[in-house]
Amino acid sequence: MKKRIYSGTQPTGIITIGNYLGAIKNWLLLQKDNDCIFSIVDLHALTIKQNPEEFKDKSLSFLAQYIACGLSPEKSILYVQSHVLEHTALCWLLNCMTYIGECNRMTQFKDKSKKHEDNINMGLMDYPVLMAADILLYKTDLVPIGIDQKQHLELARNLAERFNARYGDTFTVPDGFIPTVGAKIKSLQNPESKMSKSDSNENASVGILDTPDMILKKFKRAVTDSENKVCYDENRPGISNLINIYCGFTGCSREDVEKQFSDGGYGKFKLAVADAVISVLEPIQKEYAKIMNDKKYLLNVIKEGDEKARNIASKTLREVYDKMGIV
Ligand code: AQP
Repeated sequence: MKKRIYSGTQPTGIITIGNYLGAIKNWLLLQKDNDCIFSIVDLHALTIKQNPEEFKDKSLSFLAQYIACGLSPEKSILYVQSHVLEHTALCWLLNCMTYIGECNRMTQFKDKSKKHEDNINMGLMDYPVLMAADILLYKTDLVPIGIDQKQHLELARNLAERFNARYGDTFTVPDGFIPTVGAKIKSLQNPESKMSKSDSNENASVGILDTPDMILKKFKRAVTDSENKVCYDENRPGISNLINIYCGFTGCSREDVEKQFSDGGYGKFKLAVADAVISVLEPIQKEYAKIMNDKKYLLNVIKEGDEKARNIASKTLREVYDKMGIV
């Protein structure tokens, strides 16, 4: 039976190979046989200060990146979160049954509060409740995500169960879909922390639109250790991260990689990782350039996606209002 799939990315920077391996690669897999909805979650991005001039072009660029990666507007619903007002309405209702303690113990809230000390806003703390609203509005069965979002998904599950217990069966309790390889790709400059689109160090992340030269340079500079032996070991996060990236882009197992590169040292392996990434990204970049030239097509995809999403979301919200006694 087809499952309802829901996921999204924040339109900040450029989609990274972390987002690609942790989320989008699985979206492509699930898109084949399921009923999928993929969103550009622009309201989430506003929890961090954005430059309006740059921000206004981001949603179209992200849509083009989605389509270039292989997401199809014919098979899946692709839309922009802020265009479907039901998200913020359900978020408010869920806020009224979420405890403050549930939000302020979230790892992402703590990390982002440290990173943006001058802007610890309510939205940043409320991020997981809005994410719960995104997922629950579409009665989602499965949410393909990287491991960093596992804690947020847990809250969405708790809120669905809490609402159903209080008001009667309404929401589907969603499951996470987390990849075995690539669930948490680390920063190339600090392999203790995750790779992020919004990292201010441009050598820390690889964007799917980076040129082959940039990709090569970033992998050559990737922080490793002094052992110079290509071997997966959680106590050596730099080389282990590169092995995960190589496996994610080639489909090889860790054991294959260790055998294949047993005598080459880090230099040779870094070149091989860059090659593997470039060969997957090159066709995506060509497609992206083509699609970005056709703004009319992109606007039309958004218009149709918004309508389809709104159709589903408005039905759920009406049901929720009804159950809560809102006339
Ligand atoms: N490093 C990562 N490894 C694996 N998966 C990752 N994801 C994010 N980073 C990694 C997964 O990508 C999806 C989209 O993420 P998002 O844009 O909603 O927000 P995020 O998790 O906060 O990602 P970033 O790249 O770190 O964005 P910024 O810098 O804007 O905060 C999610 O499924 C996420 O798990």
